[in-house]
Amino acid sequence: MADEALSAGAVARRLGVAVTTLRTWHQRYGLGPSEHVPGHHRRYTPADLARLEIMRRLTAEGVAPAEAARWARQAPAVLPPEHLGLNGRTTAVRDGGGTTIPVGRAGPVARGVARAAMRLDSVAIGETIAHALATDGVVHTWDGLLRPVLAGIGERHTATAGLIEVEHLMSRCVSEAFATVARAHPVAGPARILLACADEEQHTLPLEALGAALTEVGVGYRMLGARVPVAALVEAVDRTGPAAVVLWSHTRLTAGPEQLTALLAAPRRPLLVLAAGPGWRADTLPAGVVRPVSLAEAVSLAVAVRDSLDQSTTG
Ligand code: B12
Repeated sequence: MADEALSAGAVARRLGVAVTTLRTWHQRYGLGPSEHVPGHHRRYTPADLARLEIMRRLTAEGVAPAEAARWARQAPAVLPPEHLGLNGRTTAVRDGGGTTIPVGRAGPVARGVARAAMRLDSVAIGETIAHALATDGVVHTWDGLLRPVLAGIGERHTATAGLIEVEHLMSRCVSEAFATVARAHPVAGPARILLACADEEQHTLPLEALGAALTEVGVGYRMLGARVPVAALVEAVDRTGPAAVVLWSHTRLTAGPEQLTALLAAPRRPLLVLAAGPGWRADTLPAGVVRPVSLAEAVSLAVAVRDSLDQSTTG
């Protein structure tokens, strides 16, 4: 049992609640960690987690906390692991009203974020993302945690035409978390990479992920963000002379190849023009444009550009 015992932070992430909520449930309702190893913080056992899962579910359904806690304390000592989300199996996350966010094969932390998103609990979402970024880094957090939840929200929206408020809140939380990474580790030296969304393109999160990942590896960049008209893009290139431009298109509607052609024809043509995102069609890309297929690949290309410039200036 000792191996499976969890810290308060780990339990909060699995349940998709804030650590402060967990503390309140402990202090007010006695739903605390029961395992005690002398000299260490108390840890939550699977039975504690089962009780807290009941508490979370009942309070989400509108049961008063004191009443929910009474039910939770009476729960059988151990529930099956799939009920607790301990085994990382494929699940859809249900919270209260019966709507679900499928998170594919992503693990319990993604399910916790999906639950928190369903409750519009931005504090819990923010805490969990910040913890994942600090422990796993940007690329892993994006691919293993955030993309599955975002894709699940998109899937549910397509099926139900609902969850727009969830999509907006989740997007804000992700943006804030990436902005915090960028602010915490400002990169000294030139901003050699220009990041922009294609004209009328509003999906900025993958570019924000790229910006945060570049910060982590110490590559400077400028971010123009959403909906950049092609004339403004070319103007920015001419004024700042970036070594690489990443132009993001998420949907076919914003993937006009003339934007890439304009970059290639700019007076200060960048060394590398990257067409990123699922909007672009490989067969319409002008010659000389590179198409990265993942965040990790885009980061590698940017690092390669930075290194080749560093070598040419020092060598
Ligand atoms: C969040 C979101 C929004 C937010 C965006 C907020 C923001 N600041 O970015 C808001 C609410 C603004 C929004 C608006 C719209 N959205 Co939207 N949105 C999404 C959602 C839920 C997540 C987007 C995201 O960040 N995905 C990131 C990952 C999850 O994308 P991915 O495709 O899996 O990534 C692949 C590659 O891109 C690559 N990759 C991933 N990350 C990176 C990073 C880099 C650097 C690289 C190189 C590659 C790479 O790896 C993946 C595997 O191949 C998606 C659902 C989805 N499945 O993506 C819908 C989705 C993209 N939206 C959609 C639509 C239709 C819209 C709207 C038109 C809705 C409307 N009627 O107004 C508008 C578009 C407005 C516009 N002109 O741009 C559709 C697009 C359908 C299509 N293919 O045409 C989707 C797919 C939802 C759906 N199922 O219908 N949206």
